[in-house]
Amino acid sequence: MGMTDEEKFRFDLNGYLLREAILTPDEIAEIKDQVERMQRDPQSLEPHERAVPGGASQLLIDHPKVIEVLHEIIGPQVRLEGAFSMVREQGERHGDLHGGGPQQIDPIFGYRVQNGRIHAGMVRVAFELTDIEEKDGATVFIPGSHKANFPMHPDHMSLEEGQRSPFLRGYSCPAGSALFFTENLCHAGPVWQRETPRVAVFFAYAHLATHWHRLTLAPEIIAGLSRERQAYFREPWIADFRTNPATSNTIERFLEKDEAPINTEHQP
Ligand SMILES: O=C(O)CCC(=O)C(=O)O
Ligand SMILES: [Fe+2]
Repeated sequence: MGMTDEEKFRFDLNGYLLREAILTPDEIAEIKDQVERMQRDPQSLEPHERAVPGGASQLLIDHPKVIEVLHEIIGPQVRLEGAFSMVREQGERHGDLHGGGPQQIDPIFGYRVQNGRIHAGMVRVAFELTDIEEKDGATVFIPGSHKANFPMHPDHMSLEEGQRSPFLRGYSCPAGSALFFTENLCHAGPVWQRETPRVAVFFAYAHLATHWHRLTLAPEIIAGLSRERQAYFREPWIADFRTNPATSNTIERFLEKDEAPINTEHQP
């Protein structure tokens, strides 16, 4: 159980890590069906299933093979702070290379290692729901750029065929794999090359004390989650000093107190 030393070494060295085939064929099929219907025929889904991480996709929130990695690279208390799904058709892309170099998105969301522990600010997890070949054009990275000391050099920023950095790396994996990367790593979603779409779910996790994305999920999505999964949307705070000793904002407390998750109802 847990992340192996080799995985820690690899994540620190590269800024990303692939865990292959962590989902069962049934889980893949159900979540893929949900994501495709969200796009094609949302009315065929219940309101609480019309966005991730609701419906079938909710099992991804606290998948043990994901949580055990997040506890090593973020910390023992994490929140889920953003989610989106993708059906990327041939010719579509997310955009150019971004991130990397000393200019981290903000120091509190930066990447560092202290006393033998990784502290990654914000971590994306991409759940691939189709088989991926490197040439298909899934997410690409400049390994190591999350801790580069010089700004990303323009010679290494092209996604054009023949002009790509020799350091640029993609990945191949079976459907049901999870890809972890620190948002400080230089990465891109290049043009998708395959005839059949890339179907994937992307989550952003962060330390319990921080929040980068304002939560925009519809209240019914969160209301439709199990209590254990709503806990990943609890309020972002660490300690309540009205008690002695201070009360910790743990998942156990959230469940015990029957507390409401963060309120998205009245956000303008
Ligand atoms: O579309 C992709 O493959 C990458 C998406 C991306 O840049 C991100 O999620 O931060
Ligand atoms: Fe990105």
